[in-house]
Amino acid sequence: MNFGLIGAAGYIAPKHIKAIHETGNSLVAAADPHDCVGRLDSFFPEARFFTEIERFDRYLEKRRRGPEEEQVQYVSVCSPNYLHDAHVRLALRVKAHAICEKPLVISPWNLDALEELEAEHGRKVFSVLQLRLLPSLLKLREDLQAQVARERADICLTYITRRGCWYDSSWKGAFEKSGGVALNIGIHFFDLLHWLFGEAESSKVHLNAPRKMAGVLEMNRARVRWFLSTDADDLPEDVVKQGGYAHRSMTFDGQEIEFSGGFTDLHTRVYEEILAGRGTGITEARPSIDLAHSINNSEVEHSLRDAHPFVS
Ligand code: NAD
Ligand code: HP7
Repeated sequence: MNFGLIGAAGYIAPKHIKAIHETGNSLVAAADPHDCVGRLDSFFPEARFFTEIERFDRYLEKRRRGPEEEQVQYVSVCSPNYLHDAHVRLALRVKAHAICEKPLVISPWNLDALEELEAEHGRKVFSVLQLRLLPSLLKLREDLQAQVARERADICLTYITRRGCWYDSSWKGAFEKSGGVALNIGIHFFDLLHWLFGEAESSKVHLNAPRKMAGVLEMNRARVRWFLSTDADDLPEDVVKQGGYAHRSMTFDGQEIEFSGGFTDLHTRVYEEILAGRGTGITEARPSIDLAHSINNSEVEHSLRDAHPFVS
C-alpha cells in the first residue's frame, strides 16, 4: 500500500518510515517545513518531498484522482500535537486512513469532529499508543481480566525521562502546542492505566509544574499514585551513575512490573496491528485524553496525604 507522511524531519518520523518499510509498504510522499530529510533515502529515495503542506495535499489529491495503483491508502501524522487534527482532516479528505501520533488531539472535544469526518469519508483514524503492545503489560491485562473479583490494586507509577533545556524552548514546552507534560508524555501511562484498571472514578493532583506533575487516581480496579517528570534532578542516583536518562517503574501491590524495556521497536508492531484491523482508534484514545485534560485543569491539592513518595 502507499503511504504519505507529515512531519518527516522530526524526531519520531524515522520510526514511522521504518515501520512502513518493515510492514512491506511504500512511502510515496512526505511533507515538512524543514528540509533535513535525507533519512527518506534509507528506504524510500523515490518518495516525493514537499516543504509546503498545500503542495503535499495537491499531490495526494492528484493521486486520488489517478489509477487504482496510485491511491494513497494511509497518511502518517508526526507533526506537533496542536496540528494533529488539521493533518488528520487532510488525510481523510484525500480518502486515506490516518495513523496519528499521540495525543490524537489536545482538546477532547476535537475528537467529536474527527469521528464525524471518519463517517463522512468512510476512512479511519488510528492513534499510536505503542505501550499497549509491551508483552509484560499484555500479560498483566490478561491476568487481571481472568480474575473475577479482587481488592483494588495499589499501584505506584514513576515515569521520569530527562529532557534538556531545548525542551522548554521547543513546541513541546509550549502548553498550548503540546498540552503540557501530561498530554505529551503522561498520555502513555494514563492510557495504560485506563486499559488495565478501568474508569478513573476520582483524581487528585498534588503537583503541577511545567516539567513535572503528580497525583493520585482512584480507578475501578486500582488506586494509583503517579509521578511524571522530565527533570534530570528527579532521576534516581543509580540510574545517573549508570549513564541512564530514564527511570520508568510501576509497582503492583509492592511488586515491580517489567515496564521499562522493549520500548524501541514498537512502532512497527503498531503498524502491524493497524494493518491487521486491530488498531487503536478514536474510541480507545478518548479516555486518556479526557483524563489528561481534566488533570491539567484540576486544582492542586494542598494535603499530600496519599501522594506519590516523590512528593510526600
Ligand atoms: P519534532 O518537533 O521532532 O518533529 C515534528 C516535525 O513536524 C518537525 O520536523 C516539524 O518541522 C514538523 N512540522 C511542524 N509544522 C508542520 C506542518 N505544518 N506540516 C508538516 N510538518 C510540520 O517532534 P517529534 O518528537 O517528532 O513529535 C512528533 C509527534 O510525535 C508528536 O505528536 C509527538 O507527541 C509524537 N511523539 C510520539 C512518540 C511516541 O513514543 N509515540 C515519541 C515522540 C514523539
Ligand atoms: N529525545 C530526543 O532527542 N528528542 C525528542 O524530541 C524526544 C526525546 P525517551 P521516547 O519527549 O516528546 C517520549 O524518553 O519514548 C531523546 C514519549 N514516549 O525514551 O521516544 C531523549 O532525550 C513521547 O510520547 O523518548 O518519547 C532520549 O535521549 C513523547 O512525545 C531519547 O531520545 C516524547 O518522549 C529517548 O527518550 C517527547 C514514551 O514515553 C513512550
